[in-house]
Amino acid sequence: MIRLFVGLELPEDIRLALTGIFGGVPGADWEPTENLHLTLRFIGEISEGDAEDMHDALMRVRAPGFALTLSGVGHFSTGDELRVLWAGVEKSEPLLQLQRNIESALVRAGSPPEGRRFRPHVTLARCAGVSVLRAQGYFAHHALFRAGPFDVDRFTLFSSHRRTDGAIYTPEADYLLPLPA
Ligand code: 3AM
Repeated sequence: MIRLFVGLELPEDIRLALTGIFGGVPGADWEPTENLHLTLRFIGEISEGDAEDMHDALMRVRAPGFALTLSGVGHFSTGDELRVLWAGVEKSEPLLQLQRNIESALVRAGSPPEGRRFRPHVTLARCAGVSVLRAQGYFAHHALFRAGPFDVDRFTLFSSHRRTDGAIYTPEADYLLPLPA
């Protein structure tokens, strides 16, 4: 079995810019720099055979490359408790189109449909037992954060190995997106 997701790798300078806004929320567990990515579609734990089918489906996705800019910060929370601190993405129709193409390719190949709305973000930190109120200063301070634009000329199939000290994400395959000339 292998745990997979589809996402965008981020260029080194963008990941460094993101680490520049790490810190300032007591109790937040900041991501290792090498883990910073944008998830397009979580696939989950599947057999090696099914993984081959997903890879074949992803190879057939056709979409153009585009430029993307990270913008602002936000959070996912449950009630008053923070779960995830993230950097946002400037509105991008090509990104949404790419995500839709990937979703339908994977569903055609047998992956159960993702029920949740796609909310593009880059996870900066995971939190447990941290009140949203404790991050208000962080949100105010980094509201104008921007990084990019950078070219998105591929998307990536990652495997995820969860360990007690965090997850290890490994790029397994890239799928090229032609950039306009
Ligand atoms: O991009 P982020 O870090 O927000 O939260 C997990 C991570 O997203 C998400 O997949 C990415 C790579 O692990 N993830 C984990 N389990 C999930 C699930 N059951 C999930 N997304 C949806 N459903």
